[in-house]
This record gives sequence, structure tokens and C-alpha cells, in this order.
Amino acid sequence: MKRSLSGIKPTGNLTLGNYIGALRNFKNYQDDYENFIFVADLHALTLPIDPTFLRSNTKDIVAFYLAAGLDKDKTTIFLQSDVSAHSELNSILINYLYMGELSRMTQFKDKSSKLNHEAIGVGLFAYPVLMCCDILLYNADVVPVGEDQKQHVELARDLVHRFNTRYNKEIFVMPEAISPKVGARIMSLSDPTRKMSKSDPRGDIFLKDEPNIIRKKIMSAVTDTDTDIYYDPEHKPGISNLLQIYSALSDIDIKEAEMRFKDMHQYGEFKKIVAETVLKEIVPFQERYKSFLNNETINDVLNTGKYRASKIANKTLTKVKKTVGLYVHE
Ligand code: AQP
Repeated sequence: MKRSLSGIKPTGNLTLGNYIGALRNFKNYQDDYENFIFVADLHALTLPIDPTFLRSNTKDIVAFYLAAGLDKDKTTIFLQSDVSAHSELNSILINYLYMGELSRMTQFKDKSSKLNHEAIGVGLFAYPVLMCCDILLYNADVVPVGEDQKQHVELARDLVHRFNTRYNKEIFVMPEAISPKVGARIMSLSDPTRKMSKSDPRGDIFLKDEPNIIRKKIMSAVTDTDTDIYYDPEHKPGISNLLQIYSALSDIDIKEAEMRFKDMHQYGEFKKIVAETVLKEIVPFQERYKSFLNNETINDVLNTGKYRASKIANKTLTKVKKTVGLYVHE
């Protein structure tokens, strides 16, 4: 059976972007793939974060995974920090990637551009190395991600090629990023030229927002002064973003969504329909999330996941150690 792996960093409150681009799709892999979904908590340390928030957000994400339809008997749900092989493989593979490659990563450039040069953490720079380890430890065939993470999966592909070629053995499986056809890049509602992002929450819809707040945010989403509703991200980024949200949550393509609104010519009416579509999906999701958010459920899921993930990850780690010449003894 092929393997699928994905995760979310607990860096901030999860957004509708995380939901549409990633979370909502995770369950689609649990029947046909050996599915691994983790909370990338070590990645959350790459920028300063409040420890109490990190802990509670980590639990939230596990409850979100369950609310999104992940079943612990079908999907291995685990914490990155629970499987020490991630950090150990990181110490090895960091030597197989280049400064030039890491400096070209768009996410690093974006995030570091907001910091004083002297204060850019090494972890932020090296974050894609750890992400390569996350993927390669499980020999994932597919990695379901939103648009912004594709470049990191590409880096993992380069690393697989480099490593396997150097040792002339197929140690790692070549992973492939897969993104939803619609909704792989949901934009901020206050500035639709910017990605909706949990660590830069201007114009975000949060998965824990109250329904009236969600409605308000959508009704005041920035659009243009026209009245026609069609998809044109360059000239109508706000309307295109709302169309994207609508079509992703209605499971239809953009063309069909455009058809539904072609005679409407009223942004207010359109926004109301988008808001109701979001609420129809998010309100029951929030109810399920609340029902899973208790220590007993979370710890049970994570204990099972830790055991299953560690077994597979340790096997890969041993293989890599032997390959590079580290002395492995029983
Ligand atoms: N706006 C988005 N539209 C579609 N997909 C998105 N994802 C993130 N934002 C959007 C996808 O969500 C998954 C989890 O993301 P992550 O935790 O690895 O962090 P990220 O990609 O860096 O997302 P954020 O929300 O912008 O986090 P911060 O602010 O911490 O950097 C990924 O599959 C991502 O593509």
C-alpha cells in the first residue's frame, strides 16, 4: 500500500486556509493509503512562541484532525516531538542540503524579511531540512499540501535523488506533493493579494471563530468596485478568493461556481451565500472538535500514534545510519 504523509505546524490559530488547503483533504487518503498525519510541533519553535499556547494549540490540532474525519485506527496521528527519529535524521540529512538551496526557499525569504538579519534563527533557515526528514522517514509516496508547501516537497525530491545516487541504493522513496484543484492558496480577506496565514493573521478566518464573527468577516471582505462575479485573481483578487472558498467547500470547480453567480451582480448577496456555505461546513466541524477536545481522547490517539510512527521511523533511521557508515550495533 502506498503511503501518504502530511502535517500542520501549531504556530498560530488554524485558519480557513489551513482547513481548505490541507486539513479537509486528509481523510481522503486514509482508505487507500497508509496515512500518517502529524502535528509539526518542533517546527513551531522556529519563531518565538508562548509555551502555554503551543501546548494548547497542539491539542487543538489533534482534536481538529479527529473532527475532520481522521480515524485513529486508519490513520497514524502523532506528534513530531514524540518520535525522536525526526531530530536524529535531521542531524544526518542537514549535511546533504546546501545553503544556497535553503536561502532560495520562498517561505524563509518571506518570514526572514520581517526580522532583523541578526535575529534570524538557524532553525527558521534549516526548517525545510526537518520537513524533508518528516517526509522521508515514512517513505511517503504522496504529501497532500497547500500551494505554499510545494517548494519544500520539491526540495525533498532533490534530496532523495541526491542521497540515493550518492549511495547507489534506493534508500528513500521519491515523494510527490499533491494539492487540491481548488483552494490550494486561500488569500487574506483584508488583503486578497496575501496568503491567509496563521502567523500573520490579518484578514484570517479562524476555525475557532464564532459563527457571527465568521459571517461578519466574510461580509466585510475586501473586493473591487465592479459588480460582476467571475474568477480573475489578477484583476479581481477579492471576488476570486471568495469564489475559491465557495467552490472548494461546495466540491465544485471554479467554472461551475462562476456559472451559479453569473447573473447576480450583487456582491452583498454573493458574500451572504459564501458565508452560509462556510458556516454549513464549519459549525458542525466545530461541534465535533469540541467533543474530541479532552485529555483522555487526545492522549489515547497520541500514544497509539507515537508507537506506530516510531516503529516505522526507527527502521528508516537505522537503514540511513548504516548507509552513511555510522556503526550500528544491537
Ligand atoms: N492560505 C492557505 N491556503 C491553502 N492552504 C494553506 N495552507 C496554509 N495556508 C494556506 C496549508 O496548510 C498546511 C499546514 O500549513 P503549515 O502549518 O505547515 O504552515 P504554512 O504552510 O506555513 O501555513 P501558515 O498558516 O501560513 O502557517 P505559518 O503562518 O505558521 O507559516 C500546509 O499544507 C499548507 O500548505
